[in-house]
Amino acid sequence: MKIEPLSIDSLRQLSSTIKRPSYKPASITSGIVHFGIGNFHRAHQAVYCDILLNQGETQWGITGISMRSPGMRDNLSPQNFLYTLATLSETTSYRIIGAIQDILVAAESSQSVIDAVANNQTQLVTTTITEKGYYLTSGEIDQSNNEIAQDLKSLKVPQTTYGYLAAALIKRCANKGSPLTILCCDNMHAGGEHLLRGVQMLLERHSRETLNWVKLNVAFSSSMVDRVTPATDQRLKDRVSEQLGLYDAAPVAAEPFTQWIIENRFAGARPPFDRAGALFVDDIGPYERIKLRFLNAGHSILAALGYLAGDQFIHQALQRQKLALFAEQALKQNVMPVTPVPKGVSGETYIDQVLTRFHNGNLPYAVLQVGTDSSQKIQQRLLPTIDDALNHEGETSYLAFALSAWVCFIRKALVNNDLNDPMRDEFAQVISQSDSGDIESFLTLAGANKFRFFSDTAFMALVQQFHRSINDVGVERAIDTFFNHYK
Ligand code: CS2
Repeated sequence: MKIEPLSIDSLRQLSSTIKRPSYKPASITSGIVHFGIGNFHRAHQAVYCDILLNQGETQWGITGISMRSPGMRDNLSPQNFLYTLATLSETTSYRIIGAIQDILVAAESSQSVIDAVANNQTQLVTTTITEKGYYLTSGEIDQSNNEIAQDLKSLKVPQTTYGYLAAALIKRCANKGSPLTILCCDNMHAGGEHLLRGVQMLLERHSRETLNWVKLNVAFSSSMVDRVTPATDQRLKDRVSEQLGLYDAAPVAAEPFTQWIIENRFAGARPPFDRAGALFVDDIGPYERIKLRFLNAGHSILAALGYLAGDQFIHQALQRQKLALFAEQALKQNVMPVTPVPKGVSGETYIDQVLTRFHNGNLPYAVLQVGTDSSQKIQQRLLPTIDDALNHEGETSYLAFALSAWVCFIRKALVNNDLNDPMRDEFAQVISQSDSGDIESFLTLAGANKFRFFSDTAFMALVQQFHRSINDVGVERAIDTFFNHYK
């Protein structure tokens, strides 16, 4: 039997237990342009906007941008950009989100993206473009990258988010447009500053006159975003269709927990996200750090260990006591002493809560999803902590083991054809050329050679030793040996 698609018209068929937008879609305008219209944005920021729209704040609809793939636009446009958020834990709830007003695909129509950002109605631009969308190598924008090099040459058809922002700001400045805030919502240290630097780099080349206007009229801001959001699979689609009695081509699932801490640096109108549960703060640094160094690092450690042990999901890795204990102790013994926490937050409680959230078997989160782009992710979430620990003469043995496990993960995932990483070909080349010395080469491909630990002989000797141990006896027995010496 053919089931009717979710749309504005079919909403009235939903059971009254399913929450849906109370606003009239025609009354909403897009005050926000969002780059990276993936699941994470749809389960997080779009929900905060949906809450505001339900409260009558009608200007905070979203125009989403996909850089290349038309997939999300093609799925959502026949359903008037409505989709289902399934919140999965011991209890389950379903809710229809209506905050997205339109999706533009940059690869199909670059001018429409430039126009959307330049449009005065747009008050806020946000990004979830993932770590690789910032083109960083050891903290600096990689000017040798082909796409960055193309944007440096011409902004006619921009290739990167920096390029789109710069091209749009040139137009907005020429039109004497209103102030604008550009807010990073990725798992990044100082993401707003990277966006500023990327835009400045391009404006210096293409439009120096816009630079001054940007200084006076554009705020670049950072935020800490948190909600575990897996990729959508067929099972979720079936489950949602069954609950709704309508077909949703792109539902999204998430955990109940959600957090958004936003740096209070705005130019022009500030959406009242605090009325939807977000927090504005003056100093975002400590919040970014606890999220990256406890939650995201914990995820990456468990993903590498779990993959090596043969697990598919994070909660399965945590069911292995040794792995669970290793992750907990790594965060508490090595990371916590060098990670200042925001006032009123206890590092220990934060770590415990994160690990409890990871146990959620009702929301399976694939180790390979965490392992995706890990060469970029570890530069944000793992490597800076190692240097901090060494600089403070802190304990680093857990971190050395975690790094060895990451190297083993890369090799195993490559061999099994499981590796999804922008450095994939480079890793493959290392393996084809040498049978042994992959530690330093792999680490260099993840930008580690610019960190102090890379030339710390004692630390690197530990990495070598643990790497050998994991290869010789497998990850679980290697953890046993590790605990005998270091716990
Ligand atoms: C995860 C994050 O896939 C990953 O790398 O560590 O997506 C994590 O689930 C989110 O940051 C949680 O807020």
